[in-house]
Amino acid sequence: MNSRTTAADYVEDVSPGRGALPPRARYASSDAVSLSLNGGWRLRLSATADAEDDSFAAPGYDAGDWAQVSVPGHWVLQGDGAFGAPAYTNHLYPFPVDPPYVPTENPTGDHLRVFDLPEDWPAPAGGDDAVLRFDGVESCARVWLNGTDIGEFKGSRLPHELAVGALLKPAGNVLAVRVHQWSAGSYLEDQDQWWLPGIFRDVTLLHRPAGCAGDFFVHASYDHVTGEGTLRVDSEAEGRVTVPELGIDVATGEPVTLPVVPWSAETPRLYDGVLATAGERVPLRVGFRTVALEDGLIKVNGKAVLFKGVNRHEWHPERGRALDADTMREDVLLMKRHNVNAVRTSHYPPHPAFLDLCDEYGLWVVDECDLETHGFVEQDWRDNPTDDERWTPALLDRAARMVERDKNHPSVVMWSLGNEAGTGRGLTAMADWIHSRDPARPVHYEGDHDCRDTDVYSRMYLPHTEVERAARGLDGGSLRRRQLPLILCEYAHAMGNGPGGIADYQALFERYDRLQGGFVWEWIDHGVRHPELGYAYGGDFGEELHDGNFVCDGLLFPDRTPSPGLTEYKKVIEPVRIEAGDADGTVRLTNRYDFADLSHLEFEFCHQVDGLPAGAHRLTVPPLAPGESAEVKLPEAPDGGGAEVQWSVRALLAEDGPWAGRGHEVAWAQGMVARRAPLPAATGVRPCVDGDRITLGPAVFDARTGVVRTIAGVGVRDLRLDVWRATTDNDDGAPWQSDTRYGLLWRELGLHRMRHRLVAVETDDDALVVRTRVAPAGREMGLRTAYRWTSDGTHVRLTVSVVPEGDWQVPLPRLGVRFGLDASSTDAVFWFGGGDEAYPDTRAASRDLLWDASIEDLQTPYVRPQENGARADVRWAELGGLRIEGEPEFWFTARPWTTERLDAARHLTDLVPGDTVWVNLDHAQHGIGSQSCGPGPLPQYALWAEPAEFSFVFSAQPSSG
Ligand code: IPT
Repeated sequence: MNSRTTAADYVEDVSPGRGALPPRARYASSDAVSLSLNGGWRLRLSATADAEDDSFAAPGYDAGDWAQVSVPGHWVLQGDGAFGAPAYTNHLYPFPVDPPYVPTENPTGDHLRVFDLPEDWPAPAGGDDAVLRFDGVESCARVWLNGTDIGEFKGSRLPHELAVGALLKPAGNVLAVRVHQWSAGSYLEDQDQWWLPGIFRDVTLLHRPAGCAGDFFVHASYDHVTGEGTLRVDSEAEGRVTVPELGIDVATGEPVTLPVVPWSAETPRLYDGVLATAGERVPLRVGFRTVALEDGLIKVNGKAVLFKGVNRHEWHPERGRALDADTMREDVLLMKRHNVNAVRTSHYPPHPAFLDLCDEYGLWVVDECDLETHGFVEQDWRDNPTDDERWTPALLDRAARMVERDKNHPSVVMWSLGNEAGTGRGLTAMADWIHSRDPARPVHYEGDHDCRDTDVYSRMYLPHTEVERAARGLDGGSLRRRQLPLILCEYAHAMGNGPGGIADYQALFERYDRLQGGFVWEWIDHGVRHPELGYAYGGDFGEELHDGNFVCDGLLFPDRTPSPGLTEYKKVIEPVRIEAGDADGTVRLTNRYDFADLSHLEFEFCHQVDGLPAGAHRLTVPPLAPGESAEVKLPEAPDGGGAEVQWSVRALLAEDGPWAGRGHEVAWAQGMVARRAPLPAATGVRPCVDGDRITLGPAVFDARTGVVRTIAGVGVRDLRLDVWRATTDNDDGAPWQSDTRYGLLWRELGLHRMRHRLVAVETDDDALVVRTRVAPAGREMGLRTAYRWTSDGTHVRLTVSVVPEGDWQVPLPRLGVRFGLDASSTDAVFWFGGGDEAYPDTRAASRDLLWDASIEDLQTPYVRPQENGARADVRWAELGGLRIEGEPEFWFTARPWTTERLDAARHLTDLVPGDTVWVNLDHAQHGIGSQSCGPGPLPQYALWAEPAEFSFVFSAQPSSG
């Protein structure tokens, strides 16, 4: 019997490949020439790996009728659907798990590009004098130059270089690259993201002159005791290392120690230098810093650091993982402007330019290898490649390609073996190799809960209580693990509305030494721009297996607009804490940087009277060192005379800096000086029954139902108790979360279809009282609800009392009233209260001021529509001709569609404004939590069904007369 062998056997070969040069440091030479081969390439797509022979690679082949694609790029995101479609799965392999085999249907893109050498390209001097570099190809490539087969490789987000010097011609070089979507390598690349084949990073031809630097390793450490740095550059080719600013001029391999300013993420001091070998000059950017595990903590330059991090996948809504330089810079600037100080490059080494930016602007980087085998969890990790020696060479190849490429970046402070790849000998081999190659950086991997191979105890999505137990050393585990710090490499799942509870995590991180912070999951929603759907997510391309909008779980929307989650995170991790001082009229300021003092900041102070800032002053704050606090006296507060008085302090950049201009706000706080006076009782006017109407001051009611029809001449539709919200991703929870997924329990109970039974409409001397019972079909429990209306002639006051009846086993989504206003006269809202979206456990960044917004602007565009847009602590709001004051403060929401419409929508494009603006005035909201992949809201943020009473005072909106 013959076994089937084909020209494409390498596709299913577990080895890393054939023909690639050993990995080396990434650098740009200042004098060796290079040629970018990015741009338009010819593409021919076939359905299987071997449908076409390799004749296309031969010079003279006429590809005139082939399609055209851009490189870098993914073919499935080009050609308007003509080249297949993206597919999204979280951890399931989109093909049978039968390692190392992949489906016969294996989209294969033959790429062709003809190029001439530039005029200044040096004359050929032998086989090694030019290399072709591929920075990223998904998932397997075979390469020919001028008809000669020069190799094949796997490892999608890793660089591969092939020697081509002997093959180059001055003109008409034919570069042919066959790219297979699926390969044995796909088993190692089961990250939670879109499957996107293609040559998605740069392709470059590099001249390698005789005596070029080759590979080199910059060792630049810092001794925080002496204040001295030590530089030693080990180089494959001998040469000299100069750093003019420091007067350094030493031979490679020779250490030099001298006083320096160290590098940190807060103070990213880089020194420009040059490595000069016989054949080339290489610019160096040297940052002196030492990372060490000491006293059970990760210390940089002698100080334990607190990671305020994010997990960053590379994403662009049109280009996928083919990121341009501007997008990378935008990511870094957005991170810096939002107080983020660390990035985990989940779950593969990023485009190398991203790390240059991290060095320059200052971010701690956990550089993660391109490795995930999560799908094997479905079979209890049987046959997991990370525990199968046949795959170990591929794993080691991946580790080496990451470490060698990125080792000279001061920003990289930890190596990560990969993500969700189980445990096994292959991972141990990777860790051993990394430890020996670079003993100066700790190794991270979350799956190793005993910390056999790792230098940090890392977990994901731990609930607050478990984080605190670990912090107090009560979590057990191996002796080694107990001696290591805990970081949360993923927490606060930012899917849809949320994440909730990050302030509570941060409080723990700050309280306990063992906790060194964490990395929010994740930076950006991977929504794909789509002509009909706005942003597409899993399933929108007809995938047979998919995980829906689990791919949209970032702090940024797909277009990089910050979501409220990022604003919240920025506030929670702000580097200066400002709070009321112990003595009256003082504030306490604490420097929460790890390295920087506060001299780069200026402080602005004002009092706010009923939300209106009254004159800003400069506040003098001592130049506190990290960890230090000071109490500062505030100017005398004005007498509010019944108005509410608050103080506000803002910490602003004192000068233009590299990532933000002068005046950029890094921290702020507000505090109460005097509360507002209670609202007037609004009584004295008698309800008056007049046919089918009851009038009470400015309000008119339906006499039969007791439902309000107009207030101050403004039509009010359907005002009634409301407990439902369009469930959030965090309400619904993840499929594997078995307990308390309230979104599902609420729906099962019928909270989205409550019935309102009228019990009584009563009038007495000064009130109209409407009694109802609000309950879902099929259940005994309900909410006995009384609406009590009174008036002083100008205002009408509604007091709602709610008494739960029956056995309520679940909290309520919300508790308040909702009503409709005519959309044609309701386009803008003015209010005093919190400005940004907030919920009970996402309200740290809610700032009390006077605000105005259009109804459209009040909607938060979560890619999958869901409850959004509530404003917290609203004292009053004006819209559509009405002024509404609350006692106590309320949560305000207004939207141009019903909650039911919002609940049913799958994409934003399903939502079309109607003729009514629906307003929710809530006494309370249930917390948000992080249960889309983590714990639900903490108990203190649950809205349990309990007796409640709250009031709103309605009157005519002043500006509308
Ligand atoms: C964790 C993964 O590491 C990450 O890639 C992402 O999938 C995240 O979850 C959810 O968005 S794995 C966790 C579900 C056990």
